[in-house]
Amino acid sequence: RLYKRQMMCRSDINSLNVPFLALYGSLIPPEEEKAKQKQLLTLLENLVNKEWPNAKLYLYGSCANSFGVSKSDIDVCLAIDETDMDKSEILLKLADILKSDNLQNVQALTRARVPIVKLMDPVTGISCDICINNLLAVVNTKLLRDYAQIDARLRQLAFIIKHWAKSRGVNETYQGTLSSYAYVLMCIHFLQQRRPAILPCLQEMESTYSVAVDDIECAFFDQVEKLHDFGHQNKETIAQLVWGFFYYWAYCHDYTSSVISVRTGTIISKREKDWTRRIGNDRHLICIEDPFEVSHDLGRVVDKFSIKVLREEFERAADVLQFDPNPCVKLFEPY
Ligand code: 3AT
Ligand code: MG
Repeated sequence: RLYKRQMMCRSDINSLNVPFLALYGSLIPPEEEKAKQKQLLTLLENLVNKEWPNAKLYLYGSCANSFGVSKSDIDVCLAIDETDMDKSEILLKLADILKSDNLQNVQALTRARVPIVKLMDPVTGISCDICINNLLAVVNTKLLRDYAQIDARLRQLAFIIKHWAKSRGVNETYQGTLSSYAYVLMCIHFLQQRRPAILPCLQEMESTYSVAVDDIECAFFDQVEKLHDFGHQNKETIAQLVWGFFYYWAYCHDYTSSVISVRTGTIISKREKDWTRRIGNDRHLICIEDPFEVSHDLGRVVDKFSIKVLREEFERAADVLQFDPNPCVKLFEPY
């Protein structure tokens, strides 16, 4: 399987740069959307601070990591030091506060894997999920945003890959495929592995930013404005990289023994992490190490059926880009 195809991509691959960049441009959220998100966040802050003056709200996920497409929902984290209430009580109280304002569809989901309050703001039309004290997500959001500022090709590649994953139905964690967060980590890893490298490994560099979250030390180099020419030696175009990304996951990645690790900027072995067998529901069929919660495999949602679906989709995408006469349409064809 690994050597099924020759390494070279089609000679006219660069004719796909224009349509890929046009697609990217069409997915970027316009400035007024950002302003509406800010407006909603301010409204929520005012409501929350009436009840809890010391609580803080943070945006996280794609509305803050720079990998959000237009019209996405926003993810908000309520950071609160409330020792006499458990999470469910806080969520129920929060839902009451929000309902008393003009917000719609307010719902506390206290039993979800990540418990949240959902709501819709009729003024801005934005839907929002609020979780409690999920500060690791706030920090991993910053890491992704900082990587995005180093080389423009990361954001372009990740938008195209996320768009492909949504079109092909492989961005559904409850059906055993991967989260958007996992796909962005796959893109960062891929660009760290190019030669010359397009991205550095921020967690292996001298740390200029450091926070401890639930006993996990999160530290990395965050002065990314100093890294603007990092990838300049590498001249690969977005079309070459999109093809290379699919080719890598279709024919080059060793699913039996490798773990991709953005934290170390390289591949590590499943054996080293003790991810070689199924434990409970964690099967480790595609292994993507979380950059901070290192015992967390973002591929753990993948099962023996969905791994086949994923790998066939990677192969299909690589083959479409290699051989199809109209690859840009075919690649994103609804499944
Ligand atoms: P969409 O544009 O909404 O698809 P997203 O980046 O907002 O992409 P999610 O809504 O899946 O992605 O997740 C929101 C954030 O939550 C992203 C990341 O900071 C965090 N997160 C998601 N899944 C995990 C996970 N399994 N482990 C740790 N953090 C996660
Ligand atoms: Mg989201």
